Amino acid sequence: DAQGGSLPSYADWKNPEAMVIHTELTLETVRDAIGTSVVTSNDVFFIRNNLNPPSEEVVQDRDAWEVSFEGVANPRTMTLGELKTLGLETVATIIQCSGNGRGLFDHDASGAPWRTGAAGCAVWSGVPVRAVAEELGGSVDGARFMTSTGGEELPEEVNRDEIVVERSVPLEAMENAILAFEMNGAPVPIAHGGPLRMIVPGYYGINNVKYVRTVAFTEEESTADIQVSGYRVRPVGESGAPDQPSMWDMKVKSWVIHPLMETTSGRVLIYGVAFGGTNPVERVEVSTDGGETWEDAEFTGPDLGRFAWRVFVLPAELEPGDYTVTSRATDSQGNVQEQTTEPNHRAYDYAGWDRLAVGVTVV
Ligand code: MSS
Repeated sequence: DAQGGSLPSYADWKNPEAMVIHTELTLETVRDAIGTSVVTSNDVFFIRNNLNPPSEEVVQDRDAWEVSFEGVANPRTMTLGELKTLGLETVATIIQCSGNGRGLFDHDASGAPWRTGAAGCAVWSGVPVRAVAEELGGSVDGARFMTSTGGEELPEEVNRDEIVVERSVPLEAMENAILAFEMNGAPVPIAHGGPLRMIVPGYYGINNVKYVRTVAFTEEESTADIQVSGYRVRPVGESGAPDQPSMWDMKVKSWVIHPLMETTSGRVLIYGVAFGGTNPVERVEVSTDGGETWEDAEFTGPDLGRFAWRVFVLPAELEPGDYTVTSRATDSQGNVQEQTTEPNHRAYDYAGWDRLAVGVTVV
């Protein structure tokens, strides 16, 4: 049965064995359920929604879904059907929640106590945003951000900025961004933003706005709380503010998915996943003694591009005993995965190899 509760109806097609249900809107993938074939299958892919997802109605006629484009020479609304005539691009990218690893920090921060499982790697197909911008005459002069708005119905009595899921990313992110209608070969499920989702490769989950209704090229960042004060990295106890770093491009990170807990002595394959955010991951080292000594692992499986994760593997000969197994990734720019992650108020992205380690008993 599902660990910690039952699957919410909008996600009742998930594999219950593979999901840790924190709440109706936060479902984590069990550490080793991401598998070793690079792509995380839809039935085990984690879910994080800030608001309740829209009803099934939105996928009755997917091609009729409308998106407004603003901040271009010729602003207008287009249907998904029309958008599909403008271009087609496929990208493999990781969606990782900003709060992935929150449960590894010592301090109590609000939000789901994710460990490693608020991340997955999927192949997305859709319409390149730059093709749409070009069709509409290009973004207006002075535009510095691409701002995407989610299509959830908002209660009227609340101030829109307080709850709307609207995120701005630097304009250059548009180069790789797509409006995705397919996820791993299937129409994007509602749980993951169908019928249409903004995909900003290499950027934290929150920037990948689901049920996208508006895409605007703007001079300023959105005035939504989620942009202004939410998803800002700051010391514990401080309030969020626009001058603090926003959860945009992801840091270099890796973690082991096998072995976990216990295994038999002899030849043991140690494997896991590694990525570099917007940079390709270049190297992964593995330690079985909690970081005293390291050995280079090999990558296995296809390289699906710089935004996808890579599976690494290291064969080791292990005698019976207790081991602390962990991994450390390096990206193409020489950024090395940190040993530990400094506490930050909302407990965003724990990427330290110290606490991502697993204690393994070899018998
Ligand atoms: N979108 C919308 N519209 N809404 C919401 O809520 N969320 C976020 C994204 N998008 C939302 C959206 C988040 S936050 C995340 S992570 C992501 O999404 C997830 O995804 P999936 O598909 O996995 O569920 Mo954190 O940073």
